[in-house]
Amino acid sequence: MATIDYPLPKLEPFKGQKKIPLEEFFTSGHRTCQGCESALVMKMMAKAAGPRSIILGSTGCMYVANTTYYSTSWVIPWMHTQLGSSGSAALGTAMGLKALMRKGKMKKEPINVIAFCGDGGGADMGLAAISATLTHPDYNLLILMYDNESYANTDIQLSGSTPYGANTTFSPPGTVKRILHHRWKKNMAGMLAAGHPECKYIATVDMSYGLQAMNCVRKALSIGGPTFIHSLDPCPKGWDYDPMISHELGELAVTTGVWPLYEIENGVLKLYGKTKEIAEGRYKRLPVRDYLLRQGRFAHFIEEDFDYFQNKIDQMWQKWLIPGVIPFRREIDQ
Ligand SMILES: Cc1ncc(C[n+]2csc(CCOP(=O)(O)OP(=O)(O)O)c2C)c(N)n1
Ligand code: SF4
Ligand SMILES: [Mg+2]
Repeated sequence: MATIDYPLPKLEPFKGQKKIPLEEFFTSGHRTCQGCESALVMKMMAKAAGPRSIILGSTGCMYVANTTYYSTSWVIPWMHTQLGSSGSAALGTAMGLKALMRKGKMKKEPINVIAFCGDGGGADMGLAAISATLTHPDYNLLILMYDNESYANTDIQLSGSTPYGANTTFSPPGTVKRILHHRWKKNMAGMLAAGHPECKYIATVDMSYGLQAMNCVRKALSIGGPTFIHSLDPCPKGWDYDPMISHELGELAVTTGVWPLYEIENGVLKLYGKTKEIAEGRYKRLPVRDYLLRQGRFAHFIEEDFDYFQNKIDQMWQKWLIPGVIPFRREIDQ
């Protein structure tokens, strides 16, 4: 039977913002855009994990802008890995540590292994390796996918995570065709949760709700086995808005119901934060146009586009087997 025979990190949740340590492990020296929420994800993720961590990062903004020509903002061990390789890099590193500890070549101690990837590197190119890694229960690691909803680093090409209708360099609105991108965003966390029953922890996060997001990282690293977190990150450059409103956009993604926040822990689904309030009828979802209208990438939308988007989000809440998580319906409920 598979086992984890080395000590697991014991990272209790931070009980309130005042309990978050001041120490930083992702500091100055990066060159991300002003208002970049993905950079905030790196900072909070590293803070939540603490100093005994190894970070592996696939190609993308969080590689390129954080390690530009002899400068870096990482003050914990960090390694670049190929665009589609976050899963393999995480698994290989966790296996290496386990082997070294078993052979007595290093002290048995809890070391966090975190691999991050963008949506292009994770939801598109690296999906197979992430999937394979989540089937290995005997290695402790976290894969965090920071989703800025495009291949941002190479100038905002659309990915499988780009929302319907968005203006990207691959889908510019024109006079003949207003909407070039007709596909709906991939449901990455739900897909991984449904397909990997042995994976003990999968969550969605949003850094506008930073404390909760950091506690998700801490739980993912402590539970034992491979885990996955999907974060939605407003990107001023790709989404085309004033960097000042990054935080507000992150909140709107949740309060409009576009981005449900949930954890699946040992097979049990728990909605949290505003998403839970929406599901329990204690908070009324805001119209999606409140979110879309603040972003230049949807500036070409007309009434029928807003209606289409709203209908899809309404369906997600009203028709999905598990609203916001599992999209299919049961025949018996039709
Ligand atoms: C196999 C491969 N194909 C293409 C590239 C070029 N490339 C580098 S970063 C990048 C975009 C990655 O997008 P994403 O994973 O979403 O990260 P982001 O840039 O948005 O942070 C691409 C296409 C590459 N490095 N490797
Ligand atoms: S393009 Fe977007 S993700 Fe990349 S550094 Fe700028 S704000 Fe961050
Ligand atoms: Mg991206």
